[in-house]
Amino acid sequence: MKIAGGKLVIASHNAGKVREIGALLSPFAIQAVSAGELGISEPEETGTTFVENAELKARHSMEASNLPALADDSGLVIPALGGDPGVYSARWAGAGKDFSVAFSRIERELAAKNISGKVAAYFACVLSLCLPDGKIHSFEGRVDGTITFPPSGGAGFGYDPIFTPDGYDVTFAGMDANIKNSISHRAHAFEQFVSFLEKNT
Ligand code: ITT
Repeated sequence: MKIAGGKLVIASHNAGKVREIGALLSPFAIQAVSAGELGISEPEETGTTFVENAELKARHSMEASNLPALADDSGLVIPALGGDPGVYSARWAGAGKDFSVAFSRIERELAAKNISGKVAAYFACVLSLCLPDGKIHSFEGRVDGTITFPPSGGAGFGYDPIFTPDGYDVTFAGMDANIKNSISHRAHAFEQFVSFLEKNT
């Protein structure tokens, strides 16, 4: 796959995402640099959908750097909670980005609705590529699984300790990073990004 000039901004300030996207990009001849490394600010996420937020973040980093930028908007969707935390996944952890706060809120809201047993959930990811000519292309991925309490595992980030993907008996935080990176919502969106580049560059 080719990106003109070989340089790409990873338009994220989330260290966990930057690490995973960096690993996904590593087989390709692309010089990835994060928005943080370039001193690019974090735009306000004013969208109400993953696509809107991914696109505004990609455009913000492209305009600040004049380089192609790849942004990721993602979250954990729990249909039994009306889709929450969904687009607001980062906000549920509060300003201190303390995910134990978000885990407790999920547990509390499920209990308030008398929901117990296996609770279906999925992670969703939209990757948006904004090119220096202003054109944007977006790619979506999803992975299904169940909510798992108590939280377990020391790897990953965010909601990984409470999500068990279908077909596995450990949470994302309990598995090797390479396995998560081969089945995750982000990996599925990335596959589409790669096939787009193969067809269009
Ligand atoms: P950027 O906008 O700078 O990329 P962010 O953390 O604010 O970082 P989002 O607005 O997309 O990103 O919020 C998504 C949240 O969903 C993120 O903070 C994670 O907690 C969670 N999330 C997304 N992908 C995840 C994954 O693979 N594993 C665990 N949690 C994930």
